Amino acid sequence: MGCVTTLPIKETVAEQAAVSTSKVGCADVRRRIKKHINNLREKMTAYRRPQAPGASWFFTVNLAQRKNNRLLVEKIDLLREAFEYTKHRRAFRMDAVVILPDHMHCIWTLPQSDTDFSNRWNMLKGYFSRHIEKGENISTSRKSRRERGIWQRRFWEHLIRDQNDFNRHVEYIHWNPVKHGWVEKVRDWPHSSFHRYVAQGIYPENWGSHENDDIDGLE
Ligand code: NI
Repeated sequence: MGCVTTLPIKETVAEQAAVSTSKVGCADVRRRIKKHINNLREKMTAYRRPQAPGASWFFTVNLAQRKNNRLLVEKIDLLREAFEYTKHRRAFRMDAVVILPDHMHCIWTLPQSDTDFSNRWNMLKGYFSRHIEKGENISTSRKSRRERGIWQRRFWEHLIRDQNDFNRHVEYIHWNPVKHGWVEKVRDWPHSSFHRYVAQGIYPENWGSHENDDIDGLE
């Protein structure tokens, strides 16, 4: 099962055709191109932002500077504030979250008839950035980072299709600190909804499943 709704379309029809031509005959090429175009069409349809009221979404949001940047965990309290600030203005439920030093993954469920996650992310990122800018003792590197923008403008979103897809993404989120090599055990990473899940008896404390380590090349 792949989350085709968020897969960027990398191959072009021409590229695919070029590959095919080198290997097989004309009829076969035509058949392959036709098949590829159909696949592409499906992907493009799915890639369109679906209008799904009350739906759950998986997000990946990155800092602009990924290398040697621990801003999100250094400013974890501010980030929490930014989440609260946003939630109070535009409600959403946070089903799972993990904060890594330079990026984060989370699942939100939006209210019925509301699909506007973009505004919420703008609010959240804006709040965080504004307060970083006002912070004292801003280092030279942070100053230059601010000029380039703290956050990557784009984020990765995926509409959760069903319970199974939801579970896969929750596990992906909780395993992520191990995947990125920050800790050896899931329980050792503090900035994660994993601990809430343990408290609720959903996971044992020593839970560690890398079954969903890779979801279509996400990191
Ligand atoms: Ni990650």
